[in-house]
Amino acid sequence: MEYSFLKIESKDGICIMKVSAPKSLNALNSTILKEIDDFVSNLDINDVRVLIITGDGEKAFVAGADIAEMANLNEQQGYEFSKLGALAFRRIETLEIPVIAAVNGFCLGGGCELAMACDIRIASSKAKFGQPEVGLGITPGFSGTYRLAKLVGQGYAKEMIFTGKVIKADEALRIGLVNAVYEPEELMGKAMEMAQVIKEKAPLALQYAKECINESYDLYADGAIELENKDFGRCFATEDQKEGMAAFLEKRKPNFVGK
Ligand code: DAK
Repeated sequence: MEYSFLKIESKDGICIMKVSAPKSLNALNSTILKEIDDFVSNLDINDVRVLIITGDGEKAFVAGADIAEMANLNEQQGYEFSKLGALAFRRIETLEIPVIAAVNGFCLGGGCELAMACDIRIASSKAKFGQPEVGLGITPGFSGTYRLAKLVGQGYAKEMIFTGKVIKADEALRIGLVNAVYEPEELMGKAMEMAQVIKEKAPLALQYAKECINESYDLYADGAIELENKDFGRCFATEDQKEGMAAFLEKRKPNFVGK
């Protein structure tokens, strides 16, 4: 399949997948989600030993799900959109090979959720992280409620999701959301270095180790993800979702009424 929004480079067992939608800071529309799903589903793990995911350009990893596309969804469409992303991200999480997110800039909403579906996150010092969805009248919908709490603990996850605050790379490092922070020009080199080290290890041992770590954490994953998909869909039956997204697109503050 030819991809419109993914740039793929593969060499010597290491593959780099770049999300590339520069006009919207790599925001995830449904075509991109389908492309990611297709790419990950068809990745030949006999050929690729480590996958690195990053964003194209200098400004963003992924600035979220595409608000312009989501603005007019109804409850059922919201649920389906949520499922599309959730399934693609779950495929990354359960891929048989290790996946490194090299976070090079804005990593918000669905972008943060994409990074959290990867096994390891490293970031540029310019990266910024957040789950700002409630400010748009929706909940995180690509498993962010589940994975953020798992990674940084419920207290900090709730603070981030309830306030929508955006944190810098050093704070992300402090709370354990990322493993390391590098200067922007060093980021991809460091991701490649880590991938090289991992690539030399036994593929099946890596696969089983990943499976064990995931399984022991993920006993409730499918239930948690389904619950989130439903609640995400419910947001699209509210006036606040329409208002939140219209306000973003019209570049003004939203006026939420609780309906
Ligand atoms: N969607 C669509 N367009 C976006 C976008 C987004 N998420 N983020 C940025 N853009 C667009 C902007 O509208 C702008 O377009 P033009 O005005 O040039 O046409 C262009 O990218 C450049 O952005 P800015 O001009 O705003 O650039 P700034 O440097 O001033 O600001 C920013 C950068 C990242 C702080 C700002 O763009 C921003 O606040 N963006 C929105 C971030 C955000 O709220 N992200 C969360 C989106 S909601 C689901 C699963 C997941 C989700 C939903 C459902 N299911 C499972 C169903 C996730 C939801 C989200 O991610």
